[in-house]
Amino acid sequence: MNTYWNKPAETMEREEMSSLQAGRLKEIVTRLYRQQPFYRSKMQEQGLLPEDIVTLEDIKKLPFITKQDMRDNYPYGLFAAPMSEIVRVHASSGTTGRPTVVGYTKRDIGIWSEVAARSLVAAGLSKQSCIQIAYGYGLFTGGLGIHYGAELLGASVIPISSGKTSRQIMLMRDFGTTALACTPSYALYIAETMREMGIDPRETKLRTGIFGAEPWTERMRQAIETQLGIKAMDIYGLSEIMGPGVAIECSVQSGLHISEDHFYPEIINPVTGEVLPDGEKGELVLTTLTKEGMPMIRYRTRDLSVLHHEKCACGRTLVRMSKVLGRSDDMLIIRGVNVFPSQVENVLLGIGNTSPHYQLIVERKGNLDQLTVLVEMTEEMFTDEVRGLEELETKIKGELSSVLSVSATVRLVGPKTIERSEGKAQRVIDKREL
Ligand code: DLL
Repeated sequence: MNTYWNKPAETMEREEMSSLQAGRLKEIVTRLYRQQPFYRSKMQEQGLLPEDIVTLEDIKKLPFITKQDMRDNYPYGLFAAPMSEIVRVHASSGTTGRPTVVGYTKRDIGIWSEVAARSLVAAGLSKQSCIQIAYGYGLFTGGLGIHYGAELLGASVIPISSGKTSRQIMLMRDFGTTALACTPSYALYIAETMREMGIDPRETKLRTGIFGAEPWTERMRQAIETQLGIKAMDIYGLSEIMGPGVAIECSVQSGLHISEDHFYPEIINPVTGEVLPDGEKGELVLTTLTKEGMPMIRYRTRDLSVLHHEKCACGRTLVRMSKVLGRSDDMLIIRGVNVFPSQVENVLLGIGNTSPHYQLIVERKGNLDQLTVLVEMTEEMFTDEVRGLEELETKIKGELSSVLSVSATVRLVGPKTIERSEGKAQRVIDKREL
């Protein structure tokens, strides 16, 4: 039986959804034009008035917003509600520059909790679930975002936050955790620590993982599912738009359903900005249709994905985005060739007897870029197969150069030498930028 948190919204007919979206878009654009100086001047630069936005198609007339706009208006310049109405502020640190700051009104927090609850239900959780939230609590949206959704759902919440891994595992076993919410890289770290502690995950009550906040491949999913003996579900979100719960996988696992009554998606060509049809890969652009504290019109996420509008076998009509296929700004250009960390992850996990811990290091020697891929060996290889290591290095190097079309130095490193992450993993060290 299919279960929904909000059946009318999740199974709405396309025509009705489009008209709801168009109405909400018009409303928010009008409000921003009247009340928000940044958006008014952006629209004036294009010679646009709120009356120009009537249908959903008209969204294409509106300019894009980027992370740079947020930085330029740090901290509160994009807020559209007075501070007296803002009940929560989150921020993402980012790797460079000022953090990006977001603000929520009480109603925003209510809607966020609603879409997070929808997500947990779509991923198979219920009131009976005991969910251990090992996303960081704090300025990062992961912890509190899932927390409010899980409480609204009525699940039992263990708000442990990230870190203290052996304690996580002890409580997971003792408290009867059935679902774990954390980054996929932290899930693997937890699996590894469980092995070291001699705890078999299959003997615990853990059945489901709610994993997101960083890119992960299908192969990484398989590795997690095998090691933890669970079903690993993909959850997507970003603080600029809301936080976790913008989109979620259902049991069919053929893409992530976007709560499009609140977040309107488009896919664009990242170079030309042209809107692409269903089925074509490009950059995901999102518009918030109901947010008050900090609405976002056509925010360029930099996340690469594909949209599909056909109804899903789960019964939901909500548009699906493919698993995030990388980020347009994670793309490394090495000797002129585009390289994505996910391609490396795929090759490594495809080879089988390496661990899913890896790091890409890019340096410039003279005028030439050099890519080194550090690949961590498993304990077994380290002890049993030392003789075969050179062979393995050559094999990885060969496969990488055929997939990436650029040669890489491969260095096998000892078990546990690549730093583990309790949040988002750092896959790339680009020394050319330093
Ligand atoms: O990562 C929100 C979140 C928390 C999502 C917990 C899911 C679970 P930010 O820190 O603002 O917010 O980072 C947003 O993380 O633009 C993507 O590049 C990446 N990201 C988030 N979820 C996924 C996912 C949170 N499921 C940025 N797959 C986004 C791939 C993801 N990348």
